[in-house]
Amino acid sequence: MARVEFPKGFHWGVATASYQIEGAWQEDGKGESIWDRFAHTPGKIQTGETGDVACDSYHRWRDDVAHLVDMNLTSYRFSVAWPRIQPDGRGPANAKGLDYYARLVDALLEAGIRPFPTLYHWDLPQALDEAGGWPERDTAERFADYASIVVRALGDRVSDWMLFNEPSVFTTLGYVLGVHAPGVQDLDAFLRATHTVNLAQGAGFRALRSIRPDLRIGSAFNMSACEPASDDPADAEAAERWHRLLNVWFVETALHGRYPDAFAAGNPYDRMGVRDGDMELVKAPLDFLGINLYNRTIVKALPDDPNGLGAFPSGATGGSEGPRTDFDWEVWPDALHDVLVRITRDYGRPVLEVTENGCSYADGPDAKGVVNDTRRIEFFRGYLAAVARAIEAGADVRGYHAWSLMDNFEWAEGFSQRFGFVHVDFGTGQRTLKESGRWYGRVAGENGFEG
Ligand code: IFM
Repeated sequence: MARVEFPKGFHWGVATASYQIEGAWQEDGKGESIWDRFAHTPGKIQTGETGDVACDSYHRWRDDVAHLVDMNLTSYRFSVAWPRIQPDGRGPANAKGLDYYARLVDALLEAGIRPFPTLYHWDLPQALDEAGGWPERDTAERFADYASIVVRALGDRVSDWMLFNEPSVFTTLGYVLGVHAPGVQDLDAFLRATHTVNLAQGAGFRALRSIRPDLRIGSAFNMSACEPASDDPADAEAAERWHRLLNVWFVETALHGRYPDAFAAGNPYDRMGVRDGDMELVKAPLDFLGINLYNRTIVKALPDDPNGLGAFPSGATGGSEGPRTDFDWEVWPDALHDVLVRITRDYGRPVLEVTENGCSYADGPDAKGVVNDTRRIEFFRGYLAAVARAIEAGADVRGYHAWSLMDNFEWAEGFSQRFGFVHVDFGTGQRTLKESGRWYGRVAGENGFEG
């Protein structure tokens, strides 16, 4: 067994998101978000549940920090809920909302843990949705204002920020497939939303830089290794287009000020609402790229696909060779290696952080209260070894954040999918560190493991 080692100073972390863990959906002046509205709408969440209470981290954040300390972690990725800061998405800051994050940040710093916040992990203020939401161009400016408020309040203590979480997921699921908030099914709304988010990424970046030039600013992009279904060159071409839309539609814009050629018939700039001068505005020379990766995507060219994108918009399929998690996602560690290496190659060896990677398994406490989730340990062994191989191959990966610190509200699946190192009893809020959490804590403490 060879030892799997990581570079000195590598950040060991976990990730969470506001709506998925905080609860307190109406407390201390917080406004309604699109996820509050969506989850309260009958039929939208498969289990009928909501994030009204979730893990109750708004009140139990000290327990969360204690678990990070127990696991020897050095980085905590969490997100700021926009409607806690601006209840209607515009106007002055709600001091109580800012105080919550200030308390959390101070406790993390005290514990020697890097606070690593994301400014937007999907909980848009409902009032902004009613004003047009992400398909409406003005939302980019609203985002930059909100981001400025947060960074003015916390930028003296927080040095590393992410603007967005998974722009291609929330625009696709929210505006074409309609299975996430705000539940729209409209290709044009999706196209415009992607462009507004790119404008927001540029505007947010400039706003933060001008407030504090010393900050490190990135975004967390969902990526998947896009593989052709066969040797047919048409499948290879479709897989490449899929990579451009899924993986780098928000990266190529930020780093190079252009959209990648994703659509066979040409990118639909008019339908996206692109105006003269916009390609300057979408630029955001990010200091690091966050990569969230869960699986790979097998792409087959469809004969009459008007987009030339394989199976868009219903989604290409996942792989079917590896074992499957309880979410029915294939376990395929090479996907993470391949994406890290490809992004390293295509973008001139940028600084990378794995900002999410994880698996859902339903294991709960046994009679003695022990959660023996061995499949999760095997999952992380495989993916962490893949990260180490990517680093050996030249990728500049500075940190790894497992999704997630604890079981939480998995969006349209409610509480049915458990991704955490900490088991949460959603009736009582009780937290129990799983065996995988103990294992990950040892890996973090020793900066590696026996492979
Ligand atoms: O729970 C989500 C998270 O909010 C974004 N990335 C994927 C996770 C698992 O589905």
